[in-house]
Amino acid sequence: MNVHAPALAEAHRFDEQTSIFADDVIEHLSQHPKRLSPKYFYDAAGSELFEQITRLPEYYPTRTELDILRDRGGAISAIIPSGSALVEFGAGATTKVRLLLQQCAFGAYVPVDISGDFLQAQAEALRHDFPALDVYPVAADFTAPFLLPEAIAAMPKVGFFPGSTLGNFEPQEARAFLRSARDILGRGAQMVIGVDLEKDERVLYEAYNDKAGITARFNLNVLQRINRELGGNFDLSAFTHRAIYNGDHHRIEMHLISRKAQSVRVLGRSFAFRAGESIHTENSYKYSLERFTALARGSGWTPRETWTDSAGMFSVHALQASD
Ligand code: AVI
Repeated sequence: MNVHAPALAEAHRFDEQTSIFADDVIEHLSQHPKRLSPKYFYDAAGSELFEQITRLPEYYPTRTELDILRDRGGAISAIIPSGSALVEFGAGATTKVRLLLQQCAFGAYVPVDISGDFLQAQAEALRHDFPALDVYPVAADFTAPFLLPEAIAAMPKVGFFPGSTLGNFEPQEARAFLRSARDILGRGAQMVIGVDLEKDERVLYEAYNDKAGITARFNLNVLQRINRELGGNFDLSAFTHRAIYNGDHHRIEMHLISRKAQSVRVLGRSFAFRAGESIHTENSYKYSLERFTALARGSGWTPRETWTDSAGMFSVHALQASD
C-alpha cells in the first residue's frame, strides 16, 4: 500500500495525506473492477452533503439511533461507571455524543479523528457547553493503533462508535477495528456502538436513492475531489449514481456508472471506461443481531446489552472487553 506516495509527494509537492489519497486513487482505479475507498467521500463538501443525508426523510439510521440513545440514556448510564473517559472513534457532528454526555457522568471526553482542524473546533464547542468536562482531542487515524492521553490513564474507558460506520468496513476490517479498539481501550473497557440492521430491501434502497438526489451528489463528489486535489479531469455529468442492495453479502453497494465509453486522466495517467462500467465506491453492511453479536464475540468483546427501536431498524450495543 502507498508505495508510490513518497514519489507522488515529491513530484507534486503534496502533503502526506494528499500523497496517500493520490496513491490509493491510482491503485484502485487501476483495478478490475475499479473502486474508490469510501473514506475519501469526506472532504468539506462531502461532509456537508453527508450532514444533509442524515436529515433526509428516507435516511432512517441517524434519527433512529438518536431516538435509541435518547430513550435508553438511563439504561446506558446505569452500566457506565461515573468518572469514565469517553473515547469516540471518529468525530463528526456532536449531536450523538452530546446526548451521552448529558445523560452519563463522564469525567473526560477523547474525540479521535484524522482531521485535526475539525477536531479542535468540535473540542472547543464541547468545552464551552460542558465546562466541567476535560476534553483531550487526539489527531489520529482511528483504524490504526494510537495512544490514549496520559491524563485518562487511571479512568475507566468507554469507547463510542455510533452511526453504523462499522457497516462501511469489510467484515475483516470490522473485526480488525474491534480488536484494535479493545487493545487501545484496555482491560475492563466498555464500548457503545451503533449498528444498522437488515430490513425490507425497499426501505434500504430508498435510503440510498433519495428523491432529492443528495446521496447521488455525495457519491459524485468524490470525483470532484479527485479533480480538485489531484488535477483529474472527470466529467461528473458522464457518470451516474447507482445504489443497490446485494442480499448475498447483506450490503448496500454504491457505484458510479460511466454513461459512455470515455477516458479520464488523473496525475498524468489515463483510465479507460466502457459504457456502463462501474467504480465501486462504498459498501454499507447491514447486520442481523446474531451476526453482529458473533462478530463482537470473535473480536474480543462480550455483548452486554442491546437496544433497538420498536420497528427493529437500528441497534445500539453495549459491549464489555473480554478478559
Ligand atoms: C457513514 N455511513 C454509515 C453511511 C452509510 O449509511 O453507510 C454513509 C452513507 N453513504 C450513503 N449514504 C450514507
